[in-house]
Amino acid sequence: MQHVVIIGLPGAGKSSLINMLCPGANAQVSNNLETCTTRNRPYLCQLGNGQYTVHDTIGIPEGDNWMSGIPFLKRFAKPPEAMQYVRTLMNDGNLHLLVFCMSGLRCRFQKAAQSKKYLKFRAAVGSNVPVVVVVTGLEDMGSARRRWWTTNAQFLRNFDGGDEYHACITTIPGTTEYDSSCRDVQSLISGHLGLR
Ligand SMILES: Nc1nc2c(ncn2[C@@H]2O[C@H](COP(=O)(O)OP(=O)(O)O)[C@@H](O)[C@H]2O)c(=O)[nH]1
Ligand SMILES: [Mg+2]
Repeated sequence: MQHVVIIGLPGAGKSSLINMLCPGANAQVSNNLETCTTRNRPYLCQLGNGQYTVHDTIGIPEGDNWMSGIPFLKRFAKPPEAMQYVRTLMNDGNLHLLVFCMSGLRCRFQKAAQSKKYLKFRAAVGSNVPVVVVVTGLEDMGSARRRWWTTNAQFLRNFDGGDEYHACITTIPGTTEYDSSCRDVQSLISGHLGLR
């Protein structure tokens, strides 16, 4: 069984993405400022003829732990829970793809935090695990949603991948771009897991 972990700031759309990928998952979604996903959790997902496990995670806090800014105390600063979860899965050989999820609507206000967290997780998995980005919230762009990346993604510095490393989507059921968004994310994932 291959494992995909979805990470991102609170409100990025991680749980909505899980519900899109695994109908019936019923992952709790919330617009509250407080994080509503309070634990990391796996869901079984069908893709083509295969299956994989997708993990919902607790949102990465936007700020840094105050201790991490003080050299002496840095070593005692606790990493975000999602980071500990990722490390554990990776050490057990149970991490095959990391999905960094972010809201295209909110990232205007969160550029620095987004790129910092993204780079931290990329550094944590190194070259062992591919990292892809899913941008949510783009239903108003219609079919131009795919162009969001070309116009906006430069702030994720060090991003070296082509189209096989990102998807720009909506996770809102009933919108015109929902079905094609779902296919875009599925092909992003299947391409990396080798599932057809
Ligand atoms: N407009 C829009 N809202 C979204 C989209 N994805 C998620 N949301 C909303 O953003 C809020 C947070 O979503 P959630 O999945 O709980 O985010 P999480 O904290 O990352 O798990 C909810 O109100 C969702 O309905 C999207 O593609 N478009
Ligand atoms: Mg959630």
